[in-house]
Amino acid sequence: MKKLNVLIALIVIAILSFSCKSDKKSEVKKQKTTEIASNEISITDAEMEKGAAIYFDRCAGCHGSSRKGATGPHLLPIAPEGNNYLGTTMLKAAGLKAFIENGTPGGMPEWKGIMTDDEIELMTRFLQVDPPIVPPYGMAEIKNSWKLIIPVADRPTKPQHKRNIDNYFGVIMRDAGKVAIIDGDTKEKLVVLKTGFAVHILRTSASGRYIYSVGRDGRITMIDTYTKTPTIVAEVKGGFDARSVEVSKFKGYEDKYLVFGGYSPSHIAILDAQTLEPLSVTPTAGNACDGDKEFIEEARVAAIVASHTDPVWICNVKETGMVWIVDYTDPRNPGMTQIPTARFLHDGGFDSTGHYFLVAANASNKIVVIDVPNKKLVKIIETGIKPHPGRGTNIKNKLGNLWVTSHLGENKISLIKTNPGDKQWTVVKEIKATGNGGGALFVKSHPKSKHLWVDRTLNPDAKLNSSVDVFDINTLELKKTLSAPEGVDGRAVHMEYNKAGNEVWVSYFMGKNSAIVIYDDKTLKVKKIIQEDWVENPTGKFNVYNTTHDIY
Ligand code: DHE
Repeated sequence: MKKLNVLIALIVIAILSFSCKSDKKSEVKKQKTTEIASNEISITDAEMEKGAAIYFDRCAGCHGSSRKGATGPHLLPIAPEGNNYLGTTMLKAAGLKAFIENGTPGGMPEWKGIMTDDEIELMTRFLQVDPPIVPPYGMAEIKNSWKLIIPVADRPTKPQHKRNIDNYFGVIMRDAGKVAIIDGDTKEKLVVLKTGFAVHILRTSASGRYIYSVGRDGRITMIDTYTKTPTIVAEVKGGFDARSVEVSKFKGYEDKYLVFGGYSPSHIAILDAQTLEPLSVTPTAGNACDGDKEFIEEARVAAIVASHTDPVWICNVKETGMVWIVDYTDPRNPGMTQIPTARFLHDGGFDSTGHYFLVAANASNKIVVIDVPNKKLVKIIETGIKPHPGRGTNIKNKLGNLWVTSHLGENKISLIKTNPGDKQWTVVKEIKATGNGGGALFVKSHPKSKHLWVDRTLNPDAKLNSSVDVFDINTLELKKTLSAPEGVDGRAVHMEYNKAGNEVWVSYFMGKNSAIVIYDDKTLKVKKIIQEDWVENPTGKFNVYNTTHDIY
């Protein structure tokens, strides 16, 4: 017995010393390879700075701020262990150039024509050296950036106009860093506001009075709709990079708190929704939901929704695949329930009851279903290559109540049954949009509509990416493909209904003649084209009533 123990001890020592040696070996090898990679590449400080700025604008969303990969593969000169999507041999100038110029069928857009040839060449070098280090940004920095432009006491107590705020639309003009507020009843542009670099989404307060924007520069802008012309009343920078913002919507907490979801740094910040004063910051770095539970520093906050049934936000941490249910009743010390699900969480929305939240784990080709009041995972559903639902949309027909998602990586629209009974939380039907390939970013319907709208924004075929498909929700047959109207070009992106549910607004961006095209949802005829000088590459559009009440 004693002999056996000694033998086991010897084997353990041998294994340990071998693994230590091999660790050291791989470290040395890594350093050497990095040196070689850096030595082969010449890049000046100024080019490095420019490359970092281009990377941040164009690439970080999918490949991660620290280039460790997420929806897209890692872009490091040396593959991080256990995260080896591409392998170092692919990371060579010619291969990189081809990828950047042409995009991939998996959903990466082709950058030729968007980036200049010089910029593409610079990126092939930038990606072969180690990424720059991101400086810290926490409570002190957020506080320093806070600007209360109009204090609450100086704001009107009721609307200073007779317009119908519920049917206002906030329209993002991403590249211009502006948000336009349009009166949806009269289609008049009320104001165009400078809101910061590459605004991503808008959300509205529970009362519908305030519109909040958040952009890729991490800036939150708060717009008051009670003034004659909508006015910016507060601003704050919650981080370097962000995609999500949401407000407290539960009874008793209307317009009280706001949550900011940071991409970089990866954190959740809770702010006063009346003033944007920061109240607390919680980093989201943590263990991954699966495998060996590796610790992940860059754990970016993707979609956030506010429950209408409980005082909580559902915050989706992309890289860890953890869904955080954040209780905001004590905003300086928020309660967290973390639910392990699947990587990498991206975008999602509620089912028609508001009880369940469905979110895409896009790199795992899955949709995750969360029971919000009971704070638990219901099911993980395999749907297709890179689901991209936006907030998804809810329709009803003989198959039941269905929540719908489109896919970036293939031509598939999946319909998941959400009401109790046989086949609940199962894909009960799949339909195809016109032509081939994926690239669909958003789907949309409305409780009063008989139609399901689907865009194909990232499809490489110009004919497909400039049109939207409309399906009959009862037969699920394609009813019509609507091409860009005459005088309008670019890619069709993101649909939004008006409050009445009888108009659909579609953006055309990335073209020479961008526009907002408004369709009659019944006849599918163009009702109005908004194409004035101030319309610069519009992207997301948010109707105040539908956004406040999560109608989609
Ligand atoms: Fe988005 C939603 C992230 C590219 C337009 N986008 C979201 C959400 C996330 C996200 C996490 C969900 C927010 C929420 O609900 O709280 N988007 C990202 C990216 O990381 C990505 C892939 C790359 C990037 O660098 O940003 C990306 N998104 C785009 C675009 O290229 C789009 C088409 C134009 C743009 O603004 O850059 C775009 N994303 C939108 C829109 C929404 C959105 C319009 C809101 C949909 C809704 O109906 O709520």
